[in-house]
Amino acid sequence: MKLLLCSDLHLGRTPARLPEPWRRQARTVHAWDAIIEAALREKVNAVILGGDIVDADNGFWEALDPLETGVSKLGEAGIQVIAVAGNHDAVVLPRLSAFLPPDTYTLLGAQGLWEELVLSENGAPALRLHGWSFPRTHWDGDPLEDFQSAAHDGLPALGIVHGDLGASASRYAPLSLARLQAQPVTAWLLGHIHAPRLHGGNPWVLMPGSPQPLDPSETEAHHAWITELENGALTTPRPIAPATLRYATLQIPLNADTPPGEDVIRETVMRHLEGFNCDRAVLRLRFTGEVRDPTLLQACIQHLTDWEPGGNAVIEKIENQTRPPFDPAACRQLGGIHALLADLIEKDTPEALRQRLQDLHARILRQSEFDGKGLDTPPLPDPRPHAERLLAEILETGT
Ligand SMILES: [Mn+2]
Repeated sequence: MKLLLCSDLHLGRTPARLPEPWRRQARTVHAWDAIIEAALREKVNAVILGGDIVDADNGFWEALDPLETGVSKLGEAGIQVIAVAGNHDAVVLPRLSAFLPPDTYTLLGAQGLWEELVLSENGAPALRLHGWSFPRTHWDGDPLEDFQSAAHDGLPALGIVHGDLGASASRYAPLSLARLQAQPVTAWLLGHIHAPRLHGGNPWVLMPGSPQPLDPSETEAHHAWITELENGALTTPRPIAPATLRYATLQIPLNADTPPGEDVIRETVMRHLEGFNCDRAVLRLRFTGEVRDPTLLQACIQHLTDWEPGGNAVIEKIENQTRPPFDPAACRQLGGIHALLADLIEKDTPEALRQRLQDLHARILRQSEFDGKGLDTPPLPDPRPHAERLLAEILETGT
């Protein structure tokens, strides 16, 4: 028996920060289509959905058609669909479920009551599913408080629950990994957190992540998963149906002695892109390290802003976290706060404090924080406000 596992489809949502021409192709409904294709291709027995299938409780009409079409297609191939509701679709998924073919589709655990379903293979019971659905948008308790697994019949069991793993004070069904793994089940399928994460062990616990990333912070490779029932156990899930969209933050360290070379930066970006293997990438560039001449970097950044690397990627944002190089001799010549800082940094200062002093010096030199739009040439600052701030910071560290 083969199962396709996924959660957090968020049908109805368009991933954030996309250029206009991409918005249509990157709708989450296409990730749903890809999952159905993969389920048919892999000839799975069931598709199991861990909640937040629909993005919002007012998304009934947006989700109805894709769900009806997808579930019917799977049903025609003899593939079951089993779902639990998450916090985003606590109200709408039970409503939608009434419109889906009951011989193919089952919503488990409505109203926050654990519910079982046994899947058969070749006419014999093969796998027990335990599911719990969000009864409303918020749920403060751990759903496992009411969980009981009928382990006595010897069938392998898969638990399905949407909740906030490791966040004990969460208002979205807080779940504890230790508590999940203490239950007599074979494996857990969760939902809620968009970053995919597989916790090994027995039972393994899968947070499948959204099959398509939805936000620039979701920088991992996203996909659905497949597991197989073998000798009474569920195999370690493997990725299937990779997302066609990828968000990434590329860290680009610069060196004060080598001015930022645009060609080198472009090459670095292209090398990263090759490893992604996706149709579209939304990139954030983050420059770090030391820069002696910020005007050079500024010119470079301006050229990169509208660049579309490889024709299938865009630069969504450029973050500049560089700082001017620390030059003790020049600092002493400037006198005042600069000389004081040079002395402090060069003395036998603990590393952590040295770092802070150096950061502070960089801020003083720069005076204004660079926000990706422009860079001031380092001015000679009025030392007084900085001296006050430095004193405050040093007092704060207690050193
Ligand atoms: Mn959720």
